[in-house]
This record gives sequence, structure tokens and C-alpha cells, in this order.
Amino acid sequence: MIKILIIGQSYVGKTSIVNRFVQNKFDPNYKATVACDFSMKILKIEETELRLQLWDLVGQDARVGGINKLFCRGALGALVVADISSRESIEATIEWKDQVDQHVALKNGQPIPMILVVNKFDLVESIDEDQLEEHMRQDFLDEFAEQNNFVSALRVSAKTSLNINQCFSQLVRQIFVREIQASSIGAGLGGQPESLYSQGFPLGGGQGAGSVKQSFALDHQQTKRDKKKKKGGCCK
Ligand SMILES: Nc1nc2c(ncn2[C@@H]2O[C@H](COP(=O)(O)OP(=O)(O)OP(=O)(O)O)[C@@H](O)[C@H]2O)c(=O)[nH]1
Ligand SMILES: [Mg+2]
Repeated sequence: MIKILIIGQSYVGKTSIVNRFVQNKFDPNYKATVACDFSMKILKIEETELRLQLWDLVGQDARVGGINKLFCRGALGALVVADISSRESIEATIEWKDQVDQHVALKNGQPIPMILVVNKFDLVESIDEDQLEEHMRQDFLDEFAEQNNFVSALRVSAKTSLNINQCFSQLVRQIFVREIQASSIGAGLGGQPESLYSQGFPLGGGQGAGSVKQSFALDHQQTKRDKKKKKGGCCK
């Protein structure tokens, strides 16, 4: 099971990205996520099924409430989402990334891989690259991603599907690379990831064998139970 966090400011399109990836659907109406939506997608690669567990977190302000660290437990990667029409949402990804880094790390202490996902590219797609505002340009985003230790920066659109499968497949590739480096692959991912890695991960989001989606909020009981279990967990 590969747990992936989907984080970023409110309204940037986190839920829309997950819905496009898991159900191939897009809803133009906004419905704020409450606490966390939980989805699963099974990717079948040759004879191996990879189970992606997607945690779509509420876009609460990272500087105020912060991410609930219980949500981060066991996460192996994250998509940090911004809205191309909001420079502020891009700058805010640094804060979101820092918060996750404080709560979870790989077994060797390395940070989990995170991709900068700049959504709603459809809004500016028709504009020439050199006419775009600075923060919308790929070269700016590449540099921003490098400076802030993101794996990469991808401009995507949940509305048109552009690069939606790619951001998940790129992230899963990085998870395998870092897990192999951390020598914890067997425990973390199950299956036969090393053989997958050597075959170059023929991952594409459209190959999902199945998916399921449900919502939940952490209730008091759950929080207490998790706190008790915390010893030995991967969240600090
Ligand atoms: N044009 C355009 N609109 C989008 C895109 N993705 C999402 N939206 C719209 O943006 C609004 C917010 O999308 P959500 O997916 O609910 O945003 P969110 O980040 O999950 O928001 P919270 O749950 O509040 O954190 C909705 O009205 C979506 O239809 C996109 O790629 N293009
Ligand atoms: Mg949402």
C-alpha cells in the first residue's frame, strides 16, 4: 500500500485532481473538503498490483492550524498543489512541504518525495509561454521546485486531464527510487518493487484496475487511539 498525501491551499483543486485520477470525472462546482477524503486506486503493472491510498486533505491554512500529523503517518509521498492563477498559492507550497517534512520522513531520515503540482493550467493554456506572468512559466516553476527541494514541477489541469496521470506516476517512481535508496522497500511497499524498478515502471494512471472513494473525519476516539499507538509510528 502506497500512501500519498494531496495537500495545498484551499480551492487550488486537490479534490478535483484526485477525482480526475480515480474516477475520471470533473465537477465545476466547489464543495470544500471536510478534514480528509480518502480514495484508493489500484494500478496493475504486469502481474503486480500497486495499491495507491490517496489522502486528500482539507486546504486549511498551513500557517494557522497546520496539518494534522496523524494524517501524515506512513505517507511515502505527496503532491503539493497550487493554482496557476494564484502566485500566493505557489509560494505557500513551501510552508505545506515544511509541515509534512516535520511530521514524516523515510526510515533513513530522508524527506519523502513531493511534487509541485500547479493546477488549472487550462485557464492560461492558450497564452504563449513568453507572454505568461512569471509565476506561470515552466522555467520559473522548475527553478522554484529545485530551490525548495521538490522532485519536479508539473503544470496540470483537473478540468482537461492534462498531466494528471503523470503527476501520480512520477511520484510513485520517486517513491520507489528513494525507498530503494533507503533499503526499506520490502517493508514499505510490498510486492516486488525492485523488479518493477528495473523494468522502468510502466506506470500510467489510466491502468487502474479499480478504485474506491470515501470520506471521513477523525473523531475523538480515533485521535486518542492513534495517540496511544503513536510510539513506533513514523510521525515525530
Ligand atoms: N478551470 C479549472 N478549475 C478547476 C480545476 N481544478 C479544480 N477547479 C475548480 O476549482 C474549485 C476548487 O476545486 P477543489 O478541487 O474543490 O479544491 P480543493 O483544493 O480540494 O479545496 P478544499 O477542499 O477547500 O481544500 C472547484 O470549483 C473546481 O471545479 C482546473 O483544473 N481548472
Ligand atoms: Mg478538497
